[in-house]
Amino acid sequence: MKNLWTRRDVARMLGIAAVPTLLPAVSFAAQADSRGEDGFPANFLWGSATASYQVEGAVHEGGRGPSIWDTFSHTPGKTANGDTGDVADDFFHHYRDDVQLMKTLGLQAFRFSVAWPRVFPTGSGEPLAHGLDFYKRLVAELHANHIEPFCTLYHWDLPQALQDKGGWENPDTAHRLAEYEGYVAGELSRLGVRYFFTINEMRTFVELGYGNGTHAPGLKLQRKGLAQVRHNVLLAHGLSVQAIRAKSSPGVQVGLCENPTVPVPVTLRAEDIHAAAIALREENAGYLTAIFEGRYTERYLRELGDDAPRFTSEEMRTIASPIDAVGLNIYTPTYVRSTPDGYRALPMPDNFPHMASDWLKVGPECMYWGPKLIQEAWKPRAMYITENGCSAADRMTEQGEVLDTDRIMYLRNCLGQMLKAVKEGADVKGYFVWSLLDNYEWADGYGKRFGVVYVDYKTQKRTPKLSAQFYSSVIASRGAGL
Ligand code: PNW
Repeated sequence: MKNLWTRRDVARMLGIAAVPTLLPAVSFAAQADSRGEDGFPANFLWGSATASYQVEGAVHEGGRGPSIWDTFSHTPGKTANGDTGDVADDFFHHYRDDVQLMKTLGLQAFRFSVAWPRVFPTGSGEPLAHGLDFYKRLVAELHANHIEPFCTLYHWDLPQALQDKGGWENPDTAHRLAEYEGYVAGELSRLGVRYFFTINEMRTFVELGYGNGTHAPGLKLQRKGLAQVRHNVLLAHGLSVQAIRAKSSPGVQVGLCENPTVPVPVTLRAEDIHAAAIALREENAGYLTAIFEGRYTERYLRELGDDAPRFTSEEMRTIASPIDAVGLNIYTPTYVRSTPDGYRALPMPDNFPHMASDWLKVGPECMYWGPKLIQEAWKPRAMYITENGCSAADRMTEQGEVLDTDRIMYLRNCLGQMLKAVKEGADVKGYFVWSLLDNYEWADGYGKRFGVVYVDYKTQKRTPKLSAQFYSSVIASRGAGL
């Protein structure tokens, strides 16, 4: 690391005559030099992410139809405290102020999602004439403030009318998604939106929504039905990539956001690192592996046996339609070690440290191994960390501050590990903190706060937390000194 400040600079900052001679061993590298040697490259993009149902509110405005999350959250017993997204952060009406907040923090990009039922209230047919107005205003506001819009087209709010016809169990839903995505990408790309993601976290909404029933639509399918849902969703992604390319202006970048299982080798021995590489492909066989390789792994099909999905080779080619970027939502690691038949994913000890959400185990090394292993396995054209962040039990002090040093600890360590991966050549081009604002954390309701900005849900007042200052300082220094 380069020593960027002279001892005289340091003395001036500390308000002392001279730096004692004990200090020179310390390197004060808190500013990136012009070549970016100590931090991220100068063109690295810094942003924040949100999703429609988690922040917008205004569920009855503009002719929006109901989604499966309206139904699910209004069903007694399904969400913590019976919380719903009816109002959430009322981002639908506060977006101008929130864009100003992003600007103040120095953010350069914003990932948001479009609510399908605002555009097609029943999922298909003719789009509402004014269905995209809100998003058009949002995009204009972002552009006016030099913030790059990154648009997710499906972040889980399936129109209820399509669920009534079988939802993701019905292969027809894949075609409806592609029509909707082609239409929206066509409209928004003409306004200058350049980045589109087809689907957010297939794994989460499939496994939780159709597998264990804790997310909308709350189904608990058997293994066979679940494997077919996974396949239908993969196909929906592939068809959507093609529809977006067909309908949008030249030059748009198309990809998806996924939360792969990120294997972390338990030791640094070559065999455990090799085991992590095998685990990456096998643990994600129903998702990213199929998309990047255009086939299911032998092991995946063998383990499913008679429950394996029905598919054609043409469908597999569609699923593997080339993408320009992969968005990685990375929160937590899975430790693996080498075994004679490849690898074993280790169970998490009961007392493994976690953030406010039980599932969010603290293992920042996932931010190193994720990009490294994915780059090596699939050589994506570009990677973005489209989500990373944590829940914390934030409290406001009497002075009106939120001193979330736990979130700062989490972010500092994750960013440091990501920097290490980038320095070693992983092609990560940007980072989006989850989330800008505290918001509706699905079945956990409003009890779990993920924002770097605190939201008082009674008044909709926004208060940047200490972590917002931290993140802002990282952006300003391009991560030098992390
Ligand atoms: C992601 N899990 O969801 C989503 O993309 C966001 O909408 C969400 O708010 C964020 O991460 C934080 O949770 C997940 O149980 C939800 O492992 C649950 C899990 C993982 C991701």
